[in-house]
Amino acid sequence: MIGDARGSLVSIEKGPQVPFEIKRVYYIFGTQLEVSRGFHAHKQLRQLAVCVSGKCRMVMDDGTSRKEVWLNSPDKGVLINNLIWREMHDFSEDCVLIVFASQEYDEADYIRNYDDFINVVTANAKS
Ligand code: T46
Repeated sequence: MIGDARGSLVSIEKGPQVPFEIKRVYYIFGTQLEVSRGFHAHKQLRQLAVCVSGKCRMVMDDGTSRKEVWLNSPDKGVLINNLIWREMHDFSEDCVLIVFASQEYDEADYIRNYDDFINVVTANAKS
């Protein structure tokens, strides 16, 4: 983050923090209290997620362990690799979650069933 008397500036570009070419950007806002989102994984897609306003709790599950991160600052991002089950909970009313994605939108890349996700992760581990 770059800051001076005028305010703060965050720059996001390809490099160690974003180890992929950004092909799509989308943002989520107008979220409702106690309404969660996500509940899926991606076969290939990699993403960087940042709450540029407000906050939410990002749960990430690799099929073996779960971790959670509070996205609660515009200078804090989380990299979500492929084959990670993600859930977003506890959105604040002012949340604006911006996501930088490695691929264009493709519904075929989604795994929206948790048992299917575990089967894919298990098959990948064996191969
Ligand atoms: C993710 C989390 C963080 C599109 O048409 N284009 C898009 O680029 C996206 C992202 C979604 N959509 C459509 C697909 C659904 O009909 O918008 C609708 C809502 O998408 P979804 O239910 O997948 O939204 P979330 O908030 O559960 O998940 C989204 C992303 O889909 C997902 O990749 O990692 O945000």
